[in-house]
Amino acid sequence: MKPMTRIVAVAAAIAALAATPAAAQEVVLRAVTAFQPGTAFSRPFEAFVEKVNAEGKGLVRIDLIGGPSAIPPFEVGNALANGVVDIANVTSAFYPNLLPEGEALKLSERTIQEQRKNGAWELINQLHNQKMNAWYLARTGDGTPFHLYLNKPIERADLTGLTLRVTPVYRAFFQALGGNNVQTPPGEVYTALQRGVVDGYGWPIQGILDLGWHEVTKLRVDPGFYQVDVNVLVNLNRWRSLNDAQRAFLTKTAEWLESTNVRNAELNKAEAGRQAAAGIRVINLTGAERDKWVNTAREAGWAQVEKVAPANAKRLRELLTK
Ligand code: 173
Repeated sequence: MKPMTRIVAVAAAIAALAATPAAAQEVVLRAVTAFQPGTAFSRPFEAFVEKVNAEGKGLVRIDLIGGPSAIPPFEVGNALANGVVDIANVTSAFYPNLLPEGEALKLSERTIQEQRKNGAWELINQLHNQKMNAWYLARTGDGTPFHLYLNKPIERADLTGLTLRVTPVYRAFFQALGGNNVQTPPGEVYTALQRGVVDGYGWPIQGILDLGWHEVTKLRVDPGFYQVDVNVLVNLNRWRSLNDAQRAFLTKTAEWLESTNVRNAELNKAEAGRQAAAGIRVINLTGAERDKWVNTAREAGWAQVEKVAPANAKRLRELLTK
């Protein structure tokens, strides 16, 4: 073969390889988790990755590149939208810049299984498609409430004079009760408490001991409010580049992940016990103060959705609440 002919032959062979149907190849998805690996809101995703890798041989593999030290939590949405990573475990509170409607997800009173049936999942998926180039593959966190943790006592549903660490989850609610908000990623909470920069913080019932925050936390306010949303998102170009078998396998495994949400009731109880054993005392709001707490949480939350996402707020409330 003349050199030129050989080059053409090699090029043709490479082209033929590249054109091999995707079915014959195992696709590798680069993943990141916005929560510290090994802690409460990363563990379900890690179990999902393990299951995909065990059962998806020859089809799909997920390569978990890391947590908040790989990509800062509030940057994970951008990284996913831009294809820096293919798949992410992240709460909508960390990507409000891309999807203002995400403010509604924590206000859901329906399980993700109900949402898949009544059209809520479809609308939320479309919004992720259009606004952040993402496929809404799975939701974890159902049944797990958020709480306010404090180092100064309160007796009523009134946060006047308190400086509180927030994310978009808590912002409208704490502000409505007079709190002074400071936003930080989870990685800065321990130091902020230790230095007395904040008097308290919002966080779910799970994860306090995983993160060591019990060492710098005196009190938890009950009742909790809202429902955690930690979502598995896939870059939309990447999702569309997969074949039917790969997409069906990931969807099936995502539904398995969502089926594990029922464990949260038990996990939440165990966590409350662990917090008590670690010396965290409970401020239990009752009667009218409790009603004010719960109602302000809900109404301030929806008012915020209406403010930032007026076109979709009404439909989201219809689909997500009872
Ligand atoms: O950082 C947070 O407090 C937050 O917004 C969040 C959301 C979901 C799960 C855990 C934390």
